[in-house]
Amino acid sequence: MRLIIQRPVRGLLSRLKDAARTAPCSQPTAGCRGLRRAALLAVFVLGSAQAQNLVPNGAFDSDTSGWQLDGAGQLVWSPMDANGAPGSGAAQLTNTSPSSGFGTGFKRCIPMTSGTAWILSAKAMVPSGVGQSLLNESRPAYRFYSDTNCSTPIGGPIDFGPGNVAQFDLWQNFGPRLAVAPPQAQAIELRGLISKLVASGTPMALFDDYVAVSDTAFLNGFE
Ligand SMILES: [Ca+2]
Repeated sequence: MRLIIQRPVRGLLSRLKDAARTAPCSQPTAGCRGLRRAALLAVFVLGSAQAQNLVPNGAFDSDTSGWQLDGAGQLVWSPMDANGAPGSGAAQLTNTSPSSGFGTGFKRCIPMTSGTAWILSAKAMVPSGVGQSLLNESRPAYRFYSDTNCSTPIGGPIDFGPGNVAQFDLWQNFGPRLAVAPPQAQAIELRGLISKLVASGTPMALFDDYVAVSDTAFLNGFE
């Protein structure tokens, strides 16, 4: 079980190393420097023995327990794992809204018991098939709350990264995303979203490998 939990963290570490090397800082803006610094720091943090994925059942090894449907649709477990692992699967979300303009998601609330800065990542995939269109928007997102059971949101959902799933049948990485909690935050909610923008069809997407790593070093030592 321990190895299964750690596998997505290792994947995030690899992507962070790539981000640190390739961050486009040809123009030395503050945002660019911050991105590179965050990536380098995340490599340090994740490379330490303290790195731990704080998302329960973020790899969907056997079910979607702990995650809740939010909107018109279905949330079921799928054996189509993001890494092709035979011992794991993914969350399969379907948006059954009768017309366009409606979002359906699934979510998990995680009380903040340690740290105030989070590095988030996840994967999503849209399978090709009848009724599927990449004009619909599928992506992971997060939101902070001022209570521990995620009933009072602070602002709207924020995407893990730019864009949506852009190609059929290909697992797409979202993040790493550095999310700094507002002072009043007591919980973070992780989400998978499908926004139905095409009137016909029933959009479906798969989500897997939700990782959240928290470490107080982000704020106390470097920001
Ligand atoms: Ca999985």
